Amino acid sequence: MSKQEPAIPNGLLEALRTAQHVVALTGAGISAESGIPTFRDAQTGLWAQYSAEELATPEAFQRNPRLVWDWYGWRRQMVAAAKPNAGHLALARLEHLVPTFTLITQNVDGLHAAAGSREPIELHGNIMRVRCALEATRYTTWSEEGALPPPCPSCGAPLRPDVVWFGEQLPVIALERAWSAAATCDVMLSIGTSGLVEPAASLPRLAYNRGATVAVLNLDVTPHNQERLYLLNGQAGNLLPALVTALEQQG
Ligand code: BV8
Repeated sequence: MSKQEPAIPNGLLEALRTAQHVVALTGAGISAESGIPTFRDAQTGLWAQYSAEELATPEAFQRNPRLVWDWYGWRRQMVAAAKPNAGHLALARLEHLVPTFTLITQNVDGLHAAAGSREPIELHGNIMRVRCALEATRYTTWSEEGALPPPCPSCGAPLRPDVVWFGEQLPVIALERAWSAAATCDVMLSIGTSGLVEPAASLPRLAYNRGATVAVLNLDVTPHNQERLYLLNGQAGNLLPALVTALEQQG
């Protein structure tokens, strides 16, 4: 049976067709179809005994740097093997269909850039980079020959994943760009996020409260359309290509 083409509400298509500025905010759900577990998914195997919130903190790294380093090594291997899926690729197409497009992601897997999105705002950093825990110097390659975490080549302090842990400030410029986009957009698409982690979770609320059209694309929403708010239930890898194709067909 052919996959049912999801119906995209006309009101949402009309808002996208006339929008000057469209923002997409993505969470772990958009990468689930690339094989990367979401934060709501239980951790597997060796990591089943921990919760992500426990390990993704400066305190955990302080307490047990090797454990946290290994957890990111496990995740980095999954990310390195992952490919952008139809949802990532559809957002890269959407960018060319609207006058101004801002992509904000909570994900640290780099799949939006790999899909061709021009300048994703990575609110929570990128797991494929590390940085010196002391000087914050960033590295995209490093040796894992000796003790782990590896020492910073320039000062010897431990290297750490270049991501934002719970309790840490988000990168100031990235966050400012995200607030500004939410404050000026005509449409915001919130895709594959449980909306539990702040301050990212406040972006769709900010956009909606100032009159933008907001669409939530998620597995666990009960679909309903009301003017300016649309809840589309389904997989991002199905919903987004259907939305972009419908927009392209409208011309
Ligand atoms: C900060 C990088 C301030 C690391 C991550 C109350 C109010 C305000 C703040 C707080 C508060 N209480 C606590 C806080 C602080 C905290 C926070 O929000 N905690 C939460 C748990 C309550 N926030 C912070 O600490 C932030 N910093 O606030 O600093 C500050 C001020 C002064 C001084 C110091 C600090 C930093 C937060 C960043 C944490 N880092 N990631 C790493 O990856 O290891 S967060 C991490 O979890 C992800 O990046 C992501 O953001 C989040 C997971 O959320 P989602 O992406 O939404 O994923 P999730 O699994 O939850 O949901 C997936 C969804 O997709 C589901 O709904 C599912 O149904 C759906 N789905 C699944 N498959 C599909 C799908 N949808 C569509 N298609 C599919 N196929």
